[in-house]
Amino acid sequence: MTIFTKIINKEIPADIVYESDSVLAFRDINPQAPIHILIIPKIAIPSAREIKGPEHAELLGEMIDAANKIAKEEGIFEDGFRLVFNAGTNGGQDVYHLHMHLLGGRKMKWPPG
Ligand code: DGP
Repeated sequence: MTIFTKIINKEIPADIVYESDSVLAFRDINPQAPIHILIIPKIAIPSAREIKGPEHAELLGEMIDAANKIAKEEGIFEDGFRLVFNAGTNGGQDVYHLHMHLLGGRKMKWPPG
């Protein structure tokens, strides 16, 4: 179990910006941009490496839909934003519950660090 399961179960607080039956989104505790939101499935998939297209396609679609909706609400949709999955050690993943970072409110750099 990770800290995100505790957030899903409302055992620890988070600044939740979106919730559905299968997806939760909340503000990152250590923001790397003016808008930094984590979008997670409520089921515990460890990382993007465990995603299987046929099984998880609908869930991934929901996560992107949520990101677009949140980006509109946060006023960053038109200017653009970045969606990131960190996977494993070299990907910089710290929490092993799948999460998509929604970053915006400033111009992102490329390549990423
Ligand atoms: P990653 O490095 O991709 O695994 O990103 C994990 C992110 O999760 C990191 O940006 C910080 C954030 N985070 C870790 N613990 C908590 C927490 O308890 N609450 C919130 N809101 N964010 C957290």
